[in-house]
Amino acid sequence: MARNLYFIGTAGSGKSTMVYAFQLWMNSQGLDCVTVNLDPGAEALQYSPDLDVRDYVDLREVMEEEDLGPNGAQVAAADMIAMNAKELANVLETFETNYVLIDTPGQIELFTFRASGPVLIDAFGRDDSALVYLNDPALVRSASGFVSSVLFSATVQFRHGLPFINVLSKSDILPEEDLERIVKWSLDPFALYEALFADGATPKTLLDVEFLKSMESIGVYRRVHPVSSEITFGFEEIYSQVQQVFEGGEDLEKG
Ligand SMILES: Nc1nc2c(ncn2[C@@H]2O[C@H](COP(=O)(O)OP(=O)(O)OP(=O)(O)O)[C@@H](O)[C@H]2O)c(=O)[nH]1
Ligand SMILES: [Mg+2]
Repeated sequence: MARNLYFIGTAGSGKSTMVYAFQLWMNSQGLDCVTVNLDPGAEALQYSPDLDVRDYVDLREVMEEEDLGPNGAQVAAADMIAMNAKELANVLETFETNYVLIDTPGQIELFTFRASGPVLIDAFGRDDSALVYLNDPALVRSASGFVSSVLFSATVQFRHGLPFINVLSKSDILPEEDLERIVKWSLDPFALYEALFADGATPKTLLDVEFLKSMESIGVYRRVHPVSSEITFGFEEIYSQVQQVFEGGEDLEKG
């Protein structure tokens, strides 16, 4: 049974590029995988998806035929994709592979809040699935933005209820000290509290702290693993996290 990895994150967080780079990295390690594009609006992908929703639902056609704007068409397309879930799953089943790298739509709310996300996850096999959540450096650079990113990832986790790998995307664009600080915030809540209070305690800071405490207690405040698709950094660690999620650290190759 193949394992399904859903790459999910806010618009432009680096999902498609990571699917491409992670496939290259896996192949370089002699690991077998296929790629799936679930974004009907994807324009130019660097990888050639083995399964592509654009072959089933064409966003431009939806816009023209239904007379919808780009966002309305995305919503309609997501619902159409959900109706094709069984067919997509049948195609997926014909691939003999260990890992399926799944690129999700740019607009994270489509996959998270519309029916299409859960419908596809169920059709592809929920038991063997995990989320790879991409935190965007632009958001997590500030302490308050970091808390917002944790809250957002909590919503995604709450909605999908799948094992979760927490990634800091595009880490190559961060100066070393920023990168270290962000990783520290993800490991040490007190460092994050300190940073939140650095500019003085406002009602907003107190709210950030309360949010963070509850995220800690429900277990969604976790270590981020920095990666870069640009300079192929951090993928061994992601792969090792994937192993831990699925079989408590054992490598599929050795099993
Ligand atoms: N420096 C750097 N840039 C990156 C990296 N990954 C992605 N990017 C850039 O970030 C931008 C968005 O990347 P995408 O892979 O299209 O992001 P996405 O999340 O798939 O975007 P949408 O599907 O449109 O939401 C592109 O300009 C990429 O070249 C990275 O690791 N390092
Ligand atoms: Mg994309």
